[in-house]
Amino acid sequence: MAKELKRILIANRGEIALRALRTIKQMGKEAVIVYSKGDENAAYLDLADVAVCIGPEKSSESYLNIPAVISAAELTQSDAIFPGYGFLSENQNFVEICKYHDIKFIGPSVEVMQLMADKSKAKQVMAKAGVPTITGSDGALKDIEHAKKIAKEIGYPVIIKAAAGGGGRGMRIVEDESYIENAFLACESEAISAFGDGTLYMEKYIKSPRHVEVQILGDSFGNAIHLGERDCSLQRRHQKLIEESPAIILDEKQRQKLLDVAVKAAKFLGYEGAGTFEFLVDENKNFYFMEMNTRLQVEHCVSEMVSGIDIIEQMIRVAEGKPLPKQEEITLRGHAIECRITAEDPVSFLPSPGKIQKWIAPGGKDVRLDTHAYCNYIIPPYYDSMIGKLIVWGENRQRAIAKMRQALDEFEVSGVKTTIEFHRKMMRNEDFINNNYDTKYLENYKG
Ligand code: MV4
Repeated sequence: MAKELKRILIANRGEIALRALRTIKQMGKEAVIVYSKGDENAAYLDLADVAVCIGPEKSSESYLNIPAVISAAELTQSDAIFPGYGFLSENQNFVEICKYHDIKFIGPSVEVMQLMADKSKAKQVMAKAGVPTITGSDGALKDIEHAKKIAKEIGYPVIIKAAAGGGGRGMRIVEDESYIENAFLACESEAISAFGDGTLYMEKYIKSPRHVEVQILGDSFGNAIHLGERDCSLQRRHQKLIEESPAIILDEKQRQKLLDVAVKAAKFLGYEGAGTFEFLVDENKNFYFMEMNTRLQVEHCVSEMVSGIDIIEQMIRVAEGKPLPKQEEITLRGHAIECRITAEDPVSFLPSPGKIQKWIAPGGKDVRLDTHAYCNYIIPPYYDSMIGKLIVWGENRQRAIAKMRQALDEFEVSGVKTTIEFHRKMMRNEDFINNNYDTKYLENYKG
């Protein structure tokens, strides 16, 4: 099975395309990059060994266009495809087609991907593996009567979720029985139109949870390791804005329990590649499995900063049939924070594409800026508005915050609006500094 990957095609764009290209080149391999018409002037294309245009601006006709991506891989005789996040990274059909064309998809098997795509089934399987889950329906809800019965058993408020949902889409909070019917029907039709699958499940609703997730890596020998956990509780409309590692709401004992559970779950699945187990943490600091992401995530960098491990390098090594380092060889040190910088208004968060007129980047020891942007770069309006991630490392959280504050103060961008100013405020916000926030914090935040 083991096969050295000599040429890897990056099926993505922007900062993550550049991020992947760097590791591929550092490993002595060739990088092929695909791009749309909307990205044809991006400077990172020049760093690739080959760049192939796969279609027009619209994602559905380029980065999501499976025949175009596969053709580019065949044309360039690429051995493997690195999917990044978003786009085709969790597309089971794409994984099958890669297999059919003898192109290695750098990620987990289609079976695990399929299992985790059904959040209700994923929860059942994780419960079987000994992972704590939130009390609720054991699998799918059969009908409205079934929903009422379960809700009565577990007590209100409850949350109805679409099994095919995730990331905050297709959910309804229900306060009492009189709302069950409406919530069930609304959630079901929303799920059918958004995901083509109306399967629903139910859980006890946790009012103000923290979002903590564990970065895991698994190899083809059945081994799995963790690279610590991340607290991603600072979100706005299910978009994460700030992530950090470690999650300081957990004490050492709880943290070890969480990490052990995640590694056990990854081994149970025979998971290959990089994955993330997402948990909700309630006010008593109990953690419950929520869903698993079977891809590399945007915020993987904070785990790299505390572990010293290049996650993309490990993903590629695993895809080549090589073993992971042992858990004992990995030391988690200090504290890392990431601020996602988007071309958006810092108050309204409305997108602000256009030409960057001024770009003064921060720097210094343990300051990392993952971006594909630069002065005179034109941010296309067709894609995600994230233009970079600023990540810092410090001996502890307080020092990391101080470093981030300095880095953000150095960072100057004009021509487009950015969220740099939002992050400057957060790094001076007492609630953030005192770790006094949860996933609901920004709902009432006025800046
Ligand atoms: C929940 C919850 C409270 N109780 N489930 C949102 C994203 C999706 N993956 C699941 N989500 C939630 N599920 C129960 N039983 C609250 C949320 C939630 C949330 C979770 C993590 C981060 C931000 C959030 C914002 C609103 C709601």
